[in-house]
Amino acid sequence: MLIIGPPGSGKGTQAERISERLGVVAISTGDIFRSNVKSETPLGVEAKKYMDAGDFVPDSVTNKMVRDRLGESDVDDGFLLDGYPRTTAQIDYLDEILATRNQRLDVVLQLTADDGELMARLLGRAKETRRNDDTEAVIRHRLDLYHEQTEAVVAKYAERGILTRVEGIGTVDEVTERVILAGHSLLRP
Ligand code: B4P
Repeated sequence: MLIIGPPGSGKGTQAERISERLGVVAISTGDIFRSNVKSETPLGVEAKKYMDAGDFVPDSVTNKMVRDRLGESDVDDGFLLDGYPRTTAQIDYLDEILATRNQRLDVVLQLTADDGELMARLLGRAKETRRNDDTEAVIRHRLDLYHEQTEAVVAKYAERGILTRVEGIGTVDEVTERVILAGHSLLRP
């Protein structure tokens, strides 16, 4: 399963809840990058340059990282990927990884919210956490990239008939309830 949405739509928040509910591992490319940045690994040093500016980390770095992570044994029975793919080129790469693993995507969940709400949420988060990419100008750029590149990813999965859209406005619990209703048959134990 994939969870896709603009920055601040609550992907990470909902991914954690869905992961508990389904008993599958949640993998966030943003979290993997942030953990590498914190430990100052070579991957982190490279990724930081792009993340601080709100740019996508190049595919040459991101794709290999995802391939390595999906090569670990805890994903054998399924996984929830949060934040990947973000470009149509990344869709092709993920298709290849899944084909070699004999796995397929069951569902792609898109969380939606308007830019005004997203900006307000992320500026709110900026007061509590010190994420370098939560300044107004960088948030604006991340939103622009979502519209320019990631909406095309959503469209591709819609064409494949595996896209479910869920409105991300409301309390965290309300959104979780919507997610569960949207994927009812999938989420039923
Ligand atoms: P991510 O960590 O994925 O960051 P993001 O898209 O900006 O989402 P974020 O985590 O901030 O927000 P979420 O929706 O969970 O990526 C960070 C960077 O890593 C990217 O900019 C890029 O540089 C790089 N990267 C990652 N994947 C990549 C890829 N595939 N290719 C290239 N580069 C990549 O929202 C969380 C916030 O919303 C929280 O503050 C939460 O409290 C709040 N929230 C959640 N639900 C709410 C609700 N219902 N109401 C109010 N607030 C809510």
